[in-house]
Parts: sequence; structure tokens; C-alpha cells
Amino acid sequence: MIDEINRLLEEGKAELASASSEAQVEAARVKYLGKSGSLSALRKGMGKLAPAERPAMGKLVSEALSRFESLLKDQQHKIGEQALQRDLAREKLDVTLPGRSQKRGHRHPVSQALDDIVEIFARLGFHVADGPEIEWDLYNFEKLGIPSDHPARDMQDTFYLDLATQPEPPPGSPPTEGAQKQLLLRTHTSPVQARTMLAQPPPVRIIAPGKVYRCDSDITHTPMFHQVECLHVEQGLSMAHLRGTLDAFAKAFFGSSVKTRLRPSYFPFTEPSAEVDVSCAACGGKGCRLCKQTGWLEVLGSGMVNPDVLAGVGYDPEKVTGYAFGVGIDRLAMLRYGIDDLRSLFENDVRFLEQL
Ligand code: 2U9
Repeated sequence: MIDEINRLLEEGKAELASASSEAQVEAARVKYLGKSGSLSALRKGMGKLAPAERPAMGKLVSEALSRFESLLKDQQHKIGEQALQRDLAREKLDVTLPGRSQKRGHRHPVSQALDDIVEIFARLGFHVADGPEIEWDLYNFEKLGIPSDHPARDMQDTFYLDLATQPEPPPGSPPTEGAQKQLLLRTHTSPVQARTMLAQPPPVRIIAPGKVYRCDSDITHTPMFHQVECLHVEQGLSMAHLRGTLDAFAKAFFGSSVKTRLRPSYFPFTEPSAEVDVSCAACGGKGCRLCKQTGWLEVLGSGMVNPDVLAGVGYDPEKVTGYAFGVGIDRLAMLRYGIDDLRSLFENDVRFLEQL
């Protein structure tokens, strides 16, 4: 029996030593220590021995069992430790790796320029006025002194809406006849000023920002673009007020060192009219690619409101005068960022926009 105990113990030891998984260790436990395990069977076989042999043999069997149990525990521990090390190696974190930064967006350059302009004029005491983008001919052209044979009416420039597809004139339609019934996409924000003057007596001190539409598309024109127009009507206003306001705006938008100059021009709704140049902020007026070596950038159109326009909205041009100007916001954003193709502002290519 002693030989049998030693043989089973050696065999069990070898099996435990070669077990490389928890399942194999468990199989060895069941084989030797389970209910019908071979080492457990030794204990059961004690009854067949002569009573005198039992104590010594019992001791040997107990020692073999506890030896096997102890080896089993060691092997379970060893395999558990190996599994833990494998898991740790697999889940290893390099805490020194740089994190993934959050991508942050920003407002579109046109929206940024628009917000800046609105803020500058708010500080100068102007209110923001709003109006429809689908507009009546009456407010877009007639009230601004643009007669029906004026080149600005050309179908090339204006997107007209087909009234035949409109069952009913929308609410707020003007009570007029003929061409004035025509609906169109507004070509400038000037109808907002016309509507404002028709709705309230002077003084008026407003800016009208928004989308405008012209049937035109090339490197410096897009069918939709953004404008801000400014209108100030009050007693005693002159070109000096226009110059002062323009200069304050240009300095606030482009920087305090820029200069402005006015050149004579023509607009049907202003008389006299002037185009406004700003000294090139990129080269300080010395001449560069942006200003085409002239040192000046043409940024807006302006003038004293034509007395006929004032009379057309019920104001007395003998009592009040006004100045007005209009600026293309997209062009301002182009100049600010040195962009040469206006269309790139509206393609919404994030790779382009995120550089600005
Ligand atoms: C009323 C009276 C006068 C608005 C004006 C301009 C000159 C002008 C252009 C600048 C660049 C349009 O975006 S642009 O192409 N605008 O040159 N706009 S005076 O004058 C008005 C407006 C409304 C009742």
C-alpha cells in the first residue's frame, strides 16, 4: 500500500506540474481528490487493512492527501498569477500618450464679420432692422428711385418670381398695379430701410444686415451674398456725418490706423454718391497683392439719401436729410482673411474654413 500511495502521489504531482490551465488543475483535483478520486479511494480502502496497520497507514494516506492539496493550491495560485499577468500585459495603458483633443468649431467668417459690424454700429447708436428676402418690386426698386427701365432691373441681375405659380398675393402685399406687383429675391437690403421709413416718422438710425440675391457668379460674385446697409435720417445731417460714421466704422473693423477716402460715384437712391476706399491694412497703404499695388481697397458705396426717395416714403426733404451706405460682408471677410475666391466661402469645405 505504501508503494501505491507513493505512486499515486508522484503521478498526481507530475500531472499538476504539467497542468497549464485552471481547467487542467481542476481535472487533476477531481481525478485525485474527488469523490471517486484515486487518493480519496485510499482512505476508503483503509477498512480492508488489519487493525494494527491502520494508524500508520492512515497517517501516510493523510500526509499524501495534504501534500497533494498543498501542491494543488500552489499550482492554482501559479496559474491564477499567470492569467493575471497576461491580462495586465494585454490591458496595459501608456498614461504618457498624449490625449485626443476635442475638435472645436468656430463661427463662419461671414458670421464673424457680420457680428462685428452689428456690434460696431450698436455702439454708434444704430438699431438692427429686418425684412423679407422675397420682396416686392415696389420696395426693392420703385421706392428707391429705380425706375422700370433702369439697368439694375435687368433680368441678368434680378431673380424674379413667377407670380403665376402664386395663387394669392401674400399678406402685406402693396396695393399697387402692374410692375409693382412683381415679386423677386431682394437684390439689396435697401427695401428694409424703405419699409422702416414708411412705417415710422424720422429720426431713423438703422442698419439692415442680411442675405441678398443677384443672378451673377464668378470669382468675386455669388448668387447669394450678405450685405449690411446703414441709414440715418434726421434734421441737419450732412456729408460730414457720413464721413465721420464711415471713418469710425472702418477704424473699428480694420484697425485704428486705417484711413478712408471718398470718390464720386452714382447710385439712384443717393445724391451725391461716393465710393469709399479704405487704406490697405495688409501693407499699410504701400501697395501689395491684396490691394493690387494701389494701397487702397474699395469696400463700400455711400451717399446722401436722394430727396426724391425721402419724399417717396412721406418724409419732407426740406426738413430732414439722411446719409446711407452699403457694404458687402463677404467682401469684407475676404479682405480680412486675404481670400481671393468669394465662392470658397460658401462651399462649406471644413478644411478651408478651419484655416480662417
Ligand atoms: C435707402 C436709401 C439709400 C444704400 C447704399 C450703396 C450705396 C452701395 C453696395 C455696396 C457693396 C452694395 O453689397 S454691395 O454690392 N451698396 O454701394 N448702398 S448707398 O443706400 C440707401 C439704401 C436705402 C432708403
